[in-house]
Order: sequence, then C-alpha cells, then structure tokens
Amino acid sequence: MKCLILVDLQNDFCNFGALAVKDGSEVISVANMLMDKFDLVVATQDWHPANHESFAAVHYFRRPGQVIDLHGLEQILWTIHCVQGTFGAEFVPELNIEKITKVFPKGMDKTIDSYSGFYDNGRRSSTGLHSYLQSQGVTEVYVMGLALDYCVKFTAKDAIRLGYKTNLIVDGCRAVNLEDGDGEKTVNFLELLGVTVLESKDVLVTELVEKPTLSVILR
Ligand code: VGL
Ligand code: ZN
Repeated sequence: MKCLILVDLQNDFCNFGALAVKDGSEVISVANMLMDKFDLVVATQDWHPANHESFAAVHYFRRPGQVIDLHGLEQILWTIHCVQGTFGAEFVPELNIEKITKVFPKGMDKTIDSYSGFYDNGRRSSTGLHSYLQSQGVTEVYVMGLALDYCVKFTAKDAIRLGYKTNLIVDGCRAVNLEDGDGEKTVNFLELLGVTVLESKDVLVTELVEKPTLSVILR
C-alpha cells in the first residue's frame, strides 16, 4: 500500500502567513492533483500552543533566525506561527481535505519542536503516524509539502529510517531557504539517504499507464 503524506499545507506557510515560504501556495494544486491517485492520504499539521518555545517572542532579547539551546536541543527561533485554533494553523482553504483520511498534529509540547511528522526533534514522543501507516499496510510513502528544508526533510528522513520506500515529490515542495541553497541541499541530502526524488508528473503518468484501458491502447 502506498500513502501520500502532505506536510504542513497551512496558511501560515503560504502567501502572507506568519512564516510564509516563498511560492508556498503553488504546491496546493500539486497536492490536489496527486490525491486522487492514492488510496491513502494523510496530512501533518504544525499545531503549537501560543507559548511554544520555538517562538522567538517567548524568549527575552531573541529574534527569529537565532539559534538557542532548548532543553538540550539546538533550536532555530521562529516567528509565532501555526498557533492552535488560529487561521494560520488551518489548512489552506484551496486544499481538497476530503481525501485526507487522517491528520497528525505535531508541536503541541511547548518545550520541544517537531519538524518530522513521525517524532519530535528529540524522538521523545511519536505522533502515531508510524503505527497508523503500519496498521494500513503501507510500505511506500510519497512526501510533499512545506517546508522542504524543515518539516518535509525530517519527515522523509524518518520515513526512510523506519523502512518505508520513500519518494520526495520535489515540485510539491518549497523551501524556507534561511540560507541560499538550503532547498537544493535538502534534496541532495535526502537522495543520499536513499530517498527517490520524483516530479508529480512522474506519479501522474505512471498511474495512467497502469490503468487497463490505457495499457491496452499502448500495447
Ligand atoms: C516548519 C519551521 C517551524 C515547517 C514548522 O513546517 O517546515 N518550519 N515549524
Ligand atoms: Zn512550527
């Protein structure tokens, strides 16, 4: 069984959101197109309390982009984003949420950030995504979303580490690029780990060729 994992397709990462990723909203149509090709679609949702300690604003004399030690882990400080119950934390209205079978919120514990959809950054607790995928007989995952150099990166990294055949749909992602080239570096890094890098059209085309009617024509 194959599963599409949609990472953090939320208002705060798009358009004029609090932590807007450049051209982030462009990936929504990619997600909507791909969803129809999967029997199983899950989504992660960055879901922070208002006093989350990854927010620069909850620390004295700290600015977004600075790195601190947060209870023993290196933490980049962000602007306040994806606060539970706010518009910024909601999925982008254009996203077709009907096909999403289950949503996995993350980042609720204010003392630790959670980039991966599977575990928090210290691997102290799990979101339940792995056991859910196992219960559904998933062996292969396709990962896309926001942001490529943070939550997508760590989700794909955990997926391959957990033994899933892992694909990254690269045109379904956009990067924060705190430093120039972070997005490209992420793609190279994931490829080295064994992640297959695909374009959405590769997935859409394979699906078509597999359809009996078309394969008859192609023969
Ligand atoms: C993300 C930074 C902070 C992400 C979430 O979804 O990539 N990045 N929280
Ligand atoms: Zn966050």
